[in-house]
Amino acid sequence: MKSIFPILLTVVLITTSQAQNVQPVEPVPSARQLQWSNMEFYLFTHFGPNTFTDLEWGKGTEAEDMFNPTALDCNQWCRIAKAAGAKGIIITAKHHDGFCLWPSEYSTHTVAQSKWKDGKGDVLKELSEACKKYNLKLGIYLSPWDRNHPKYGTDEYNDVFVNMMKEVVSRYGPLFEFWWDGANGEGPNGKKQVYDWHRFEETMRTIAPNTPVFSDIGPDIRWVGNENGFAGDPDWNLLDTAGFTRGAGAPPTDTLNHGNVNGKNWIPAECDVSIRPGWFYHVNEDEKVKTPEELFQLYLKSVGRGASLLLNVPPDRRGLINEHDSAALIGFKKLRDETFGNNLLKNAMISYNNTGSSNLSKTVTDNDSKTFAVLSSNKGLKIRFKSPTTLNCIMLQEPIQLGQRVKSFSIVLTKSDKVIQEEIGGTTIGRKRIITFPAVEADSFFITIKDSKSEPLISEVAAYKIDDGLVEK
Ligand code: FUL
Repeated sequence: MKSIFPILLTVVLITTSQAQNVQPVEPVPSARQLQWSNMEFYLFTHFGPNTFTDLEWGKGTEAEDMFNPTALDCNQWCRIAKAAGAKGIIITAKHHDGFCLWPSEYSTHTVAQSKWKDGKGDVLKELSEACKKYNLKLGIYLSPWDRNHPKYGTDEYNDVFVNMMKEVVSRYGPLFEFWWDGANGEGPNGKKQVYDWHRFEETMRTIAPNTPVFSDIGPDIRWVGNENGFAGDPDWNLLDTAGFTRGAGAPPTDTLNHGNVNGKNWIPAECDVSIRPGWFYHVNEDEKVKTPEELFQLYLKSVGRGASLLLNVPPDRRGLINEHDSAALIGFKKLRDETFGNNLLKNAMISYNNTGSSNLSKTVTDNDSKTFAVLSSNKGLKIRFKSPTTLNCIMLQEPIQLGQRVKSFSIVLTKSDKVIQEEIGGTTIGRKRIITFPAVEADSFFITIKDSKSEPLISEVAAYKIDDGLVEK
């Protein structure tokens, strides 16, 4: 029998040399953005005086003693976050009411002025320690709008904000994300602040060069344009920011939702959404917590469209994640495990549709974005199952370190060489694209890239049979 080794070696060499010759399509993500893109799903915790006053936007005049959690336990937050499969937690260190959850030297409206733990408590310290213990990453939300600070509305407040950023980064960092809320209302002296964004940005780059910064328009992560938890279709990681500002001067929400196909900057979308109607805990919303199925739909429309999912789970007045919310989170995790736990392509034959036998399985099912198939308009992927298989979900990924390329693709499923489901398709792929469709039994499927900025690259393919009730609605 002739050895097939030389043929295999040739195939490997061709694949590798093609990969090496691929030129990036600009813009491409920075190292800090690339690292962040793997976070996918993480929690937001809105916690502060509003938790105790039942407000969403505190007035800034609340007495510090209002803040008095009876059983605060950041380990409990982290245990639940971990069990839910979240990779980190972003906390509202200071919301618009100005109350600081850490004992800041730059404010007299903080945990240190409250009776909680006799003024010796520090929520950020407790959370950063708990995150380390549970191997979760910590992020910080710091509202520039401050309805309490006496300097708000004057130039000096910009110094205050810069000093607070330095304080939280040096005390509780490293941070996986820093969150700037674009809201800009009046402060105690009736004036709006003119934020020195340029200085804020320079400060973050100096003190935390590896921490990606979120705002309406980045610089690293953009708001998705809604608070409902879904990215656009298409969803480009690119955005033009020239002429726009944060807050009221941001690009139209539709642009934030879809990005710009030829945008000059790499600024991917993050979908922030609350598990409850409000951002803060309100007891009368206990029965309105989103169900695991609703959360799964949000996952498909955020992570499944190449964005990230920042799910707000606000601790209650005890300082604990409420039972209603934890039950929903664990149910959501179970659905994801059941859905994505069994990749049907484990034993499938994957090849270019025009070259027959080379098996690309190692390249596109190895969970490594550094290896990828190089396609063209007439060279797609052919996936052949060992035996007829029922599926209703396909996942695709592009190696985004080389830029986002694919504008549209289509998938055709066949059985005994007859087309049984055609033109399932989509627009962009980006970091991850999950598409669902009515379940069919197929023995093969073909992926064709219909339109792309340059040669299309696919780093991962997976297929699943998910519960029929979970197909995207
Ligand atoms: C908005 C704020 O006004 C809301 O209270 C909440 O914090 C949300 C995440 O961002 O701009």
